[in-house]
Order: sequence, then C-alpha cells, then structure tokens
Amino acid sequence: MATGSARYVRYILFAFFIIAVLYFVSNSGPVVPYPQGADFPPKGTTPQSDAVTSPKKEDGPSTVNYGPGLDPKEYPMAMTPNDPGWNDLSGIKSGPRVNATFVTLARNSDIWEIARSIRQVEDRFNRRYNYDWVFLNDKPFDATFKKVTSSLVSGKTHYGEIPKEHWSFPPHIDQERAKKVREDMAQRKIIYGDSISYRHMCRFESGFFFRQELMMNYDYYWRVEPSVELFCDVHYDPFRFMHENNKKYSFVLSLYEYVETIPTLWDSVKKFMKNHPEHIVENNSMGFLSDDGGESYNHCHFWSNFEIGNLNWLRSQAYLDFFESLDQDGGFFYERWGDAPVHSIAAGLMLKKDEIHFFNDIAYYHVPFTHCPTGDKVRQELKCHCNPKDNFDWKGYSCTSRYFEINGLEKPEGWENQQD
Ligand SMILES: Nc1nc2c(ncn2[C@@H]2O[C@H](COP(=O)(O)OP(=O)(O)OP(=O)(O)O)[C@@H](O)[C@H]2O)c(=O)[nH]1
Ligand SMILES: [Mg+2]
Repeated sequence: MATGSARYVRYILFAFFIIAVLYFVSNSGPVVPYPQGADFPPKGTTPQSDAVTSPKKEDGPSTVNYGPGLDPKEYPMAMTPNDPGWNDLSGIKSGPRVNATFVTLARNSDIWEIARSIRQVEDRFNRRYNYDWVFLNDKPFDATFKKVTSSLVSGKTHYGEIPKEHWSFPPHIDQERAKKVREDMAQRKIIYGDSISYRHMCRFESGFFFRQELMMNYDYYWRVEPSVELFCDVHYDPFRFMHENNKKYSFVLSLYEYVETIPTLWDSVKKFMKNHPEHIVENNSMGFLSDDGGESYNHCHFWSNFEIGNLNWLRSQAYLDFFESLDQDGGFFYERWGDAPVHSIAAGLMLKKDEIHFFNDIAYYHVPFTHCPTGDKVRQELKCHCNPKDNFDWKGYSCTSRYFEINGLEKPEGWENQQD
C-alpha cells in the first residue's frame, strides 16, 4: 500500500513537472517584432477607458516609442511614386508607428458630420495604419456617438469628458464686461461674436486639449473636425514624417484673421515677448506674422481646424507660459480670440522656421476653403478628387505665398495660374 501511494505521488510530481515545462516553453522564446499586418500597438496595450491615468511626460524633446523590435531604418517610407512600396495601399502597413492619435472635439449633435470626416480619413489613410482616435466633449458622449465612431475608426477609440475648469470662465474675468462685448459683437454681426460656448471652445483648443488625461498618452496629434474632407490618398505616415524630420507643427491652409475678433491680441503677444525673451527662438517665422519686424500683426495664421503637431511642444514651458499670459489678459472673453491665431503666433515665434511644415500632399476642405495640391501630375499620383480651381493656396486672401517666401521655398509649377 505504501509502495502504491509513493507511485501515485511520483505520477503527480511528474505531471506537475510536465505542466511546468510546457508553461515555461509557451511563455518564453525569442522576442519577435510584430508580424506584418499585426495590430500595432497590440490590442490591449493602450488605455481603454476615459479614466486612464498615466505618468506626466516631461517637457522637452519627445521620446517617441516606435514599438519593440521595429527599426524605422528597415521600413523606409515611400515618399514619391519611384520609391518601393508606393503603390502598396492595401492591407495593414507593416513597420513602426509613432505614438500618435487623431483628436476631435465634438458635441453629440455633431455625430453625422464627424462620421463623414472619419470615413474619409480612414479611407485615405488610417485604415492601413490603425492609429487611435480621442474624442473630447464638455458633456458626456452618448451611446450613439460612441457606437458610430467606434465602428468607423480602425484604431482604438477613447472618449473623454473635459473638466469644468477647462471649459468655463476663469475667475479673473469680469462677467459684466464680457457680456457687453458679446452684445456689441452680436449687433455688429461678428460671426460667433455672441457665443459663450464658441469662446470656451477657442480657449480650450488654445490651452487645454493637449493636457487632457487621455492626450497625455501620446506624443503627436492630428486634429479632425466635423464635415472636413480629404481629397487625395496619403501614401506615407505623416506622423512618422513629422517625427523623423523634427517638425513640431504643420498646416495645409493659411489666411488672414478677421481683425474684429483680435484687436488687442498682438499687444498681448508683445507683452509676452518682453516678459519672456527666453522663449522667442532665433530663426523664427516673424516674417510670416508681421511686415514690420514685429511692431504690428499682419493677421496671417495657419488654419487650425487641420493640424498635425507635437504634443510635447504644446506641453512645453514656453507654450504654457504663452497661453497663461494670453489667458490672463482676458481676450478669449473680452474679444473673441481664436485658437488658430494663438497656435500660429506661438509656432511662429517659439519654433524654428524649419519646424513648421506645409503638407502640400494632404488635400483638404473645411468650409469654405480648399487645399488642392498644385500640379496635374501630383494630383493624379495621389488619386485626388478635388477641383484644382478651388485651391486657395495662391489666392489673395491666403498667406501660403508668404510662408513659401520667408522659407525660401520654390512654389510648385503652375501656381501662377491659380491666383484668382
Ligand atoms: N463639445 C463641444 N464641441 C464644440 C462646441 N463648439 C464647437 N465644438 C467643436 O469645436 C470644433 C470647432 O468648432 P466649429 O463649430 O467647427 O468652429 P469653426 O470651425 O470655427 O466654424 P464652422 O465654420 O462652423 O466649422 C469642432 O470640432 C466642433 O465640433 C461645444 O460647445 N461643445
Ligand atoms: Mg469647423
């Protein structure tokens, strides 16, 4: 009997040993890069809910994670039709991904308009890259919004509710004065001049979207608004382009700001420049913003409803000091400062010229302006469906010529024929 029990104990120990060996074998092995076409980052590695906590990133240069085992040098991007892989537009693109997300601020009522935008961004680009998408709202997103958007986005979707203090009047604002301004602007028929929510939106986009809890998980963003259109295929990864070329901010359309909305913005900017000369960089784009060396603002700005940018730059001390200084002056409420001139002036003064990029090959529409790449050849290569006559770049009210001039860039062939 004793011998029989000992045999059973031996059997059990042996069985444990085999299970342990099997377990060890299945959980070790070489670290392999993500196979071509695999989820990247693998599902489950990025935050799933609104309640994500993440370590605060340090200011300064971005520490972009390309993912384990993926050397970007082994996956060169096809930037022109002659580069290998240019026509490879089917399936999931192999290779590294930048730590980046799309970001949309929207109301529940914007659902069908944002659905249209998402569909185009996915069809022209993201279905092959599967980047995440963060949605932000001053109210909770409803079930329909979440259901429709998450069914359209190929990456992960995250939904964040904006904290009250990022979407309300700061305590130093004189409510009576702000109200009088709105009444006056309503009488003068200034667009959105009487709107409180539009002002909260502009202040939020100027100073807070990049430090929302969900956004802290990323290094780069691409802003998408409701009812925008993308007219051409995007053959390469613009996030990777930004990172590998040290670009911090980018645009597709530029124009003159409606002066009635920003009468004292430049005075505030001059005050900031005086108080913080350490934040103003050499070789900046002052020539884009001013025709008299900084004395006055010429109202040129990059249109911020499209932006691809570096979040760590917006989270830098320089940008935060800039926003804080402007916010203290109260012009988001005593006037109607837009986030486009705020971002543009910041980029123009606190980034080097070559850190700002013009994406000629991303064709885009936001009512009422179109950026349609100049040149028949490029439009055919990119399978664009925009009408070249609609291209705003070289028309009188665009500032893109000025951008080309201050950067010493050659304008694309055929630009002269698109001036009116
Ligand atoms: N959650 C929320 N989002 C808003 C609100 N107002 C505007 N937005 C969003 O903020 C962004 C800019 O607002 P828009 O109304 O498009 O402003 P705009 O581009 O200057 O003007 P449009 O010509 O109307 O497009 C869009 O993504 C809107 O969906 C608001 O009150 N709440
Ligand atoms: Mg809009």
